[in-house]
Order: sequence, then C-alpha cells, then structure tokens
Amino acid sequence: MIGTGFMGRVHLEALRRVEFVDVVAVAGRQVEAAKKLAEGFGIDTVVDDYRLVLQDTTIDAVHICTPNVAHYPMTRDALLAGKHVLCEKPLAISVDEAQELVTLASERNLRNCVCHNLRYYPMVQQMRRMREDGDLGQILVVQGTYSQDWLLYETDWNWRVDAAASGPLRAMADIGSHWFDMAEHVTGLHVRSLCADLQTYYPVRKRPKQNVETFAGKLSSADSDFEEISVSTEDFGAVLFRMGDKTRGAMTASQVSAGRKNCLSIEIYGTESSVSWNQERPDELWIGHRDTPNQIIVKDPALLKTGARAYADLPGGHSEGYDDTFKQVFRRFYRSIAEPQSSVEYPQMIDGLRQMNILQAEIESHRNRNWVDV
Ligand code: SOE
Repeated sequence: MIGTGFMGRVHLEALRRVEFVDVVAVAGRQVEAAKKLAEGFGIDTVVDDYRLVLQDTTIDAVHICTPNVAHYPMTRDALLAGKHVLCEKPLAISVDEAQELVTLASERNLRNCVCHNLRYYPMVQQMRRMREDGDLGQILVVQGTYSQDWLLYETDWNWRVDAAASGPLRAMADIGSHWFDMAEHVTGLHVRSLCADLQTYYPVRKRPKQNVETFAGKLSSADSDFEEISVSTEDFGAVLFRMGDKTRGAMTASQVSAGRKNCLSIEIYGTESSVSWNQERPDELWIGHRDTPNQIIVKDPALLKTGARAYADLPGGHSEGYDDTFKQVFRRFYRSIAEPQSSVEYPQMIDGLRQMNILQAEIESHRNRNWVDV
C-alpha cells in the first residue's frame, strides 16, 4: 500500500475482505501515520520511501493511493520493478504520462487497474447489462452531475485544491473523471467532442496550518490559524458533450454544492426506455417508460440480470455501498493476477488514458471557449 490518507485506509479495509490477498507493507512519507495505520492492520513492514519495497520479490502488486502528481512516477517505478499496479484515479496529470504508463504495462504484460470503483455498485452494473441487452434501445441523451459540498467554504482545504499536488484540474479530474468513466462504461459509447466551462470561486483559499485529511475539514475548529494560498484549480465545471454518432449530453462536477455529500447522479435516455441512478441512494434504480408505468428496482440479486448479480454479494434489503465497490474491483484485479487467462473485469490504465484525453480536451475547450475533439 503506497499512501496512508483517506483512500489508503479505504483500500486496506477493502483488501481485508478479498480472499487470498495479504497486505505485507505500507509506504508513506508521514512515517508516524504509516506506522499507526500498519499497526492497526497487523502489517509488519513500514517504509517512508516506497522504492524500498519495490525490490521485494515476494510482493506481487502495489496500490497507489497518493496525490495525483505522484501517480505517474510511482506507477512507472512499480511497473519497471515488475509489479502489477492498481492506481487511484486519475491515472496521471497529463495525457503523455498516462500514455507512457499504458505502453509500459502492456510491454511488460503486467496487470494494471485505475480505480474507477463506482462502476461496481450492483445497480450501475444493472444499467450496463440492460443497455447490453438492448432494453434501452439507442442511447439519445446522457446527463447528470457529480456534486459534493466539502470544499464550499474558502477555509476548506485539501491537497486536491493545490495544482502542485492535484495537477491542473480538480473537480473535473477528481470526480468528473468518475462520472465520465461511468457514462462510457454503462453506455458502451465514447465521448467524441466536448465544450467545457470551468469556474474557480475562490482564487485565494485560507489553508489551515495543520494537515487536513480528505473530507475531514468539516470537523476542524473554525478558529484554526490560516495562511492565504492562491488557487488555480476549479471548484466547478459544466461540460456539453457528444458520444458515439448521435448521443448528446451535459454534466456538471461541483465541490461547492451545499447539501450534496457525495452525489454522482446519472440519467440515460434511450429510444426504448431510460434509467436513472444516484450514488446517495445506491440500492435503487429508476427505470422510465413512455407507454407503461415507470419502475423503481431495489437491489435484490433475484431481480438483477445475471451479469449484474455477480456484483451483489448480499441478498435483497441488505445495502451494498461505497466500500463494497472497492472489494468488487480488488477481487477481480487479484483474480487476474492469480489466473492470467481470466477475463479482465475492471478498469485498466487504457481507461485511465481515456479520462486523461477527456480532461485535456476540457482544459483546451475552457481556455479557447470552443468545442474540442477528444
Ligand atoms: C473526493 O472528492 C473523493 O474522495 C474522490 O477523490 C473519490 O474518488 C470519490 O470516490 C469520493 O470523493
């Protein structure tokens, strides 16, 4: 495990639920935090420099849960050391970095995953299987949002705000990439062109003197000492886009939407029927019809299509949520390491490269105020 923040802990907890996988080392620059995390999970090896464990031949794979700017160098070092790599999204901070990682992983025939885990809520897989079976017909419209409120105040801070750690984009890279990955995964279509409008509401934020973990700023005391920091990354983005031949869409990504805690919402309208799903009510799926009553399915394996049922471990009425999606990805990632011929049922670095292409187009479109091909 490389990285000991919010996502490092989420990965460690999910890994403990995957059969036949043991975590044997934790790497983190804040050694005390790394030691505390490792101790809690009974992990013996703790290092402050991840390169110290890459030469350990007993280690098959590494998870990279560090700020975005570190994804490329760490993934590259791990692939060069012959490790399979599961890297948090976004894969990198530029198309060139992402392309190099895709090529390297392919040349060395190493399993590689970008953690777009939100695909693996059971009802998201139900939407995908419905589309594959033709239940939606031809996709006409895709729309939605990924909205949060944890960076609403000028005193809210996290490494994601700082371009030096996050890369040039924030809301669009951090959560917009989840939304577009899901839209492409569920529809089976690719974004072909887009027009983006980004907004930074606080060009100066007040950074608390002490480190603030992801989402933890909401609990910090209001009178902490602050220092004023210039911010170039966006709080909000709106994107018009074209998918496939005639599918059209619109989405927003926001980290300043009061009351939306972690709300990915997607609506897909086809010529036969439509579906709508919201991450804050993950066990429900709305199905829209023109000539018959609309439906709401509540997650129950008995009601799901066979392909979606594989992502529901619990019976109807037993909720499966955010943490469970990581278990579903990791189970399939490690199965593909143990059984190299098994099918790859998780997002790979080629998918991460696609998201970098979309992000690069968003930067260009916003800067030139025009449509850009992806
Ligand atoms: C913060 O926006 C964040 O932790 C993202 O970085 C994760 O990818 C998302 O799953 C939840 O919110």
